[in-house]
Amino acid sequence: MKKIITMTMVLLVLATGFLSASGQQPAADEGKKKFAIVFKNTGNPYGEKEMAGYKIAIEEMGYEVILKAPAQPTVDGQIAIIEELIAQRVDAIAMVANDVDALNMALAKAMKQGIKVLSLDSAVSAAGRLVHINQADPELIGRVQIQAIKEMINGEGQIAVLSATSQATNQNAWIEWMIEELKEPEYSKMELVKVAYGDDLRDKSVSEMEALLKNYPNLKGVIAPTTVGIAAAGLVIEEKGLKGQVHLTGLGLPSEMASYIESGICEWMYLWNPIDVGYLAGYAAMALVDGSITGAVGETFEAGRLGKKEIIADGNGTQIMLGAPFKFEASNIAEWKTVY
Ligand code: RAM
Repeated sequence: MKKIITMTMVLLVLATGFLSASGQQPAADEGKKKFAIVFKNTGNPYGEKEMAGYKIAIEEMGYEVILKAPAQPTVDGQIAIIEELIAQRVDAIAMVANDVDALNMALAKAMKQGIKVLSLDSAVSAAGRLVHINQADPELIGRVQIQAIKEMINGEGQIAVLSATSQATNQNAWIEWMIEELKEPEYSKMELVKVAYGDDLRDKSVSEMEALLKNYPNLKGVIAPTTVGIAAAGLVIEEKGLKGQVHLTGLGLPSEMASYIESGICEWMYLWNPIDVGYLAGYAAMALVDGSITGAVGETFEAGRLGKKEIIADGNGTQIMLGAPFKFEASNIAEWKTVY
């Protein structure tokens, strides 16, 4: 008998310890709150990592997570998913947008029904969201890539951009800053000959890169501000034996780019932690749903392991900034290639 009582006590202590260790009581299964995230399209390892981060955050709090993406990176595909999520009566939708304005009607409908809407990574305009989760300052992301390619090609020659879709909010904002940076006198001997769009699809990005090389035989450098594009460009440069002749930088996943960085095809590139972008969006979504933030400038909330975060201004809207872009190069790629 004594043994049974002691055992029961041990189990009770363990159970209470477990609950308090997580810091929060998991929500009851019944009527569990539902948090959705919609990425640009399926089949993008960056998107999978971003969604994984969102999932970790939501599940840390014991809520239900719904991960969605259309097969192709289109507005129509995302609108169909938003409509489904409204019908499912989710509590929050976090959008990685395929267009800055075209989703707003569907998102306004969601917000009218009490669903908290935010964007991350690739924004919708202020009218379509309560807050945006920004991976890093767009100006910095844009300018740093031009500075990098300048150094690689010694400040002279033709360059091209291999982007994602022509409507992607994030890539378009970064390209605008690239064009601004190019106006500085130090770039007078460099010429941006083309912005090509591989639509974040592997095969299309490969063929767009091949077309760039064919149409601009004097091309010295390529900037791909998309993880799909930069990996495709690396592959083409390798296959055509153009290392050192055509330089490459941009935004890449260390796991996909390690071999090109190690071989010198891409001397260096930038990115942030996509898992953290998703994780931060998850905590922001929960703070919107529990009412601790509304999306207004100056509000703060606890973002799990990322600590306290503050909402700041972003043009007409508001945003939460993750941090600064990180430079990946031969000296540090080995330690990051297994992380993301
Ligand atoms: C691609 C996507 C994503 C972008 C990264 C850098 O995976 O377009 O939205 O943030 O590249």
